[in-house]
Amino acid sequence: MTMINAKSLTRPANAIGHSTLGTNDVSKDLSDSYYFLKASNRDDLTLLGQSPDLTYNVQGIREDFPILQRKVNGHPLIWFDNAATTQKPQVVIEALEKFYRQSNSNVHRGAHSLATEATNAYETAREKVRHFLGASSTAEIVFLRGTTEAINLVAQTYGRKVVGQGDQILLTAMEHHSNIVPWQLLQEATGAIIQAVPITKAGEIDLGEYEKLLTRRPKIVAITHVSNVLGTINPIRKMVAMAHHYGACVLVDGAQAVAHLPVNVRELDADFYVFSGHKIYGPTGIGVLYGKKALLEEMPPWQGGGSMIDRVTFEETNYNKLPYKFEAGTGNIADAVGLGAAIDYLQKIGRSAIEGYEREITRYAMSELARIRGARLFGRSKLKTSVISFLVDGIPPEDLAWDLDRQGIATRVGHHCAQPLMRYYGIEGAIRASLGIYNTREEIDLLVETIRRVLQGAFLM
Ligand code: 7TS
Repeated sequence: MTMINAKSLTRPANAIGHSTLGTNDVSKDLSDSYYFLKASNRDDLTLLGQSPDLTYNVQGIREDFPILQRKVNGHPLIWFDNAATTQKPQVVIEALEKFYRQSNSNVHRGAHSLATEATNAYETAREKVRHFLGASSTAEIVFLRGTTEAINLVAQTYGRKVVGQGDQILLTAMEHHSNIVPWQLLQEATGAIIQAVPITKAGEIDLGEYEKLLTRRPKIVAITHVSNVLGTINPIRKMVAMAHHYGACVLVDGAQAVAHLPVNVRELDADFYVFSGHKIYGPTGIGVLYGKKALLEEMPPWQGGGSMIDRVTFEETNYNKLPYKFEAGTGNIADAVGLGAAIDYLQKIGRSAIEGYEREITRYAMSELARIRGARLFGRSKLKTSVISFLVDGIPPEDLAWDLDRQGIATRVGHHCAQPLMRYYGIEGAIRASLGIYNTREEIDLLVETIRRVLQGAFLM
């Protein structure tokens, strides 16, 4: 294990970051709360799922990621900010480079070889996404910029079509702002009413309350598959079935799910499922909207322009077939190809193997973090991914994050774009370590050891 160099344990002058998340702010009224994991109950850490795959070769995987070779502040980089974005394996970097070196062209137009090659590469990537999600047809796979853009598209097309004055839109208390604000824009435009399903103390959706809110017959239910703060894996199949029973259409935000669990949109019966490439070891700027074909057919286009048309006159325009109706203008071709390479890479490791490994290191990290004096962990669902949000009494989270950075450890701090959830817990923010396929127990040990050192005052100027 890498040892901490006590001499380097000083805070960077430009990085101390005056914290607004003072200990007093976050600790009041929370000490007895049962939803925090404390040392006394850290043994209750069974995470449900299959047993880990013992052949999982984490060292081999680490070698696939060039950035893990670099040092930050004199220490090997420890990337615990995977829920914000993941690092990229060499195969993804090479796929991007190869595309620009050899095949760069616009797609679906041009009578030349490179246009054919680029179109084939783009459409092959779409087929990889279709297979990855278990969708029936590539007509159901729309390339967009990411999760945020996909949710806005659904709100502004499907939403505007079906939602009217006084209609309900049902969200949950654990949504990312990306799955709140687009619905508020729709609310402003239509006079719809947004309701949020509360969560339990353990950080799970309260299914009893969910059913009650469903009886008001919302037009749209928009729920996250996995919470980006708590890691909770929501019972999506069940929730979709319940929503359908009450006649609602369901959008599932898969941004925090697809990198961690096998997802099959047909099994889930989701009407819409959205995710971002950059959270599954692919490039930024590319993401996916899956929609059931019948729904996408009925929806009006969102943006107008080239590619999304079949025939244009000044009097009228006929739109292109699916999925192109929703892909106005030149898309992010190279990054779609990069996303295809990321999917191949994940499939090669095996999504069940990833799930098993990540569950083990998550259990270990939670157990070790819970041993730290004054540590409080948020999110106690037995079905959870590798997102761990926590606070340590006595250390403002922003200061702790910068101290960790001095050791090359990248975490995220703040409200995590989930302010309603923060409010529910009565805090302004937390520190978050989110683990990925290349993280190790040794890195977790270093995180825990560094926090202990901070508690002992090792980083005080
Ligand atoms: N939905 C969830 C559940 C997310 O976690 C995020 C990003 C988004 C939507 C938006 O994704 P984007 O790719 O369109 O930006 N979450 C985070 C996070 O937790 N830290 O940084 C980004």
